[in-house]
Amino acid sequence: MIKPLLIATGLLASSLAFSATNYVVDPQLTDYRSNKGKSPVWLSHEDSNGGLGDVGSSGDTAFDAKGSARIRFKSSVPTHDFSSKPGLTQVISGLPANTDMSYSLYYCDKKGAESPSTLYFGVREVVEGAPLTGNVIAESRVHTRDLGDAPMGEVKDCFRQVSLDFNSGASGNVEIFSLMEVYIGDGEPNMTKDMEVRIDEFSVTAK
Ligand SMILES: [Ca+2]
Repeated sequence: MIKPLLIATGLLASSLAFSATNYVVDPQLTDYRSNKGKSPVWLSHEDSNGGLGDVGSSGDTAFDAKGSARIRFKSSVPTHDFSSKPGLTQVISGLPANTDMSYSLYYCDKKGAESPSTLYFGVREVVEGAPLTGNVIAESRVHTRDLGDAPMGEVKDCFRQVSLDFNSGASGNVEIFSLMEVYIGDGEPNMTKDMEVRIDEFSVTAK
């Protein structure tokens, strides 16, 4: 009689873990792709012609149907401001208050160990109408050279998972951000090609 009970408990635990609520809307960028980068939830931070970088949709995907976001500086633009941090934000609401949460996404940078790109991602307090201005709750930077052993996408294995932990605080609302930073310590990067990365498969869940 004991064995069947243990099996049942194990199944229950795994199904609960699998169904943890993801508070991100359009987390796989599938709608973002279908609507060519227009979105009621994802906010693109860009000004390509102004040299601040370009953010748009891509057919590449980490999992399931087509869709990710491509962040890039285009080679066709005459001048770039590499202090700009182009990328995506989304205001997440309805989080359980004062709860330990995890924020993760999948990041693809095909430029290898010497890539000038770094992913800067994290969580901020929400300031209504003023994205990317709230106090930082948690932040991290990661380079593709550090992701050799990270979980990878199923459709495109260039995508590697990155994550950080944060506490949701009292309001139940946070802003998640995922931006490209460019390292210019060795001088301006070679811009004979577009400098691009992709982001996909976002998740915000209670721990
Ligand atoms: Ca996707």
